[in-house]
Amino acid sequence: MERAIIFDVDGTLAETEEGHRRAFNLAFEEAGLPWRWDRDLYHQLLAVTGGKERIRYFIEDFGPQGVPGDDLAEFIRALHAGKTRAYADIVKDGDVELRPGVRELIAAARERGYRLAIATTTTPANIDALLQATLGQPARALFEVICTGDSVPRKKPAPDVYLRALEELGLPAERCVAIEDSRNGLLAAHAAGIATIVTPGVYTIGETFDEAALVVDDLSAIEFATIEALFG
Ligand code: XBP
Ligand code: MG
Repeated sequence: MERAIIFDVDGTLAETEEGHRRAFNLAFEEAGLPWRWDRDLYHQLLAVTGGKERIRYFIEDFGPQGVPGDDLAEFIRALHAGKTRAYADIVKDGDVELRPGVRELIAAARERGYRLAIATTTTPANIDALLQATLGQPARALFEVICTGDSVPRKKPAPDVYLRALEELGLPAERCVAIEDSRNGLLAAHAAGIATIVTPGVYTIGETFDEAALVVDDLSAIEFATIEALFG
């Protein structure tokens, strides 16, 4: 039976979170809000996956100025839309590169007839901006199945996005391997029964990855045969 490799996006395909952090701050400035997320605060806020959920977490737990009294959901949605526009510009400027070994692993998997999928918390717009800027192609040209955060009821660490990827691939978990950068992502893939390789990133190094099948600095550190051995 066929095999598939399911990639996370942020922190896994590329170190994108500094770009996201800059985009959030540009959106806050554009909205006239006195909010600035520095690296330490952003590291704390990354406990919550999803940009809209992260903004809500900041509002509810850090009580910033400038929050409107009504329609908080619309306020957050509009703010996040501005952030997504800012992020696309940052990525298009070439400020974000693929992590080591990512390009090579995608090519090696395609040569061997592996199916490729994405299971991410971010949005289709962000994925396309990143892949267009780094691989010169839209996500759909390389990844047969693309499951994004807003398309499932619960974001990572819930398994929803990985279960949706298995469903759309039509494969059992043991015929897939997931690649992640964070504990939230590892928990999501593990709960879906998928063997997971973790390549910790700048914001996730030091997290606990006990459930991982393999933890490596980055994908250039492993042979394809090592990945093949992880399939059921
Ligand atoms: C990481 C996330 C995303 C990004 C920001 O996603 O949690 O929320 O931080 O992107 P991944 P959005 O599952 O790919 O690691 O603002 O579009 O959510
Ligand atoms: Mg990630």
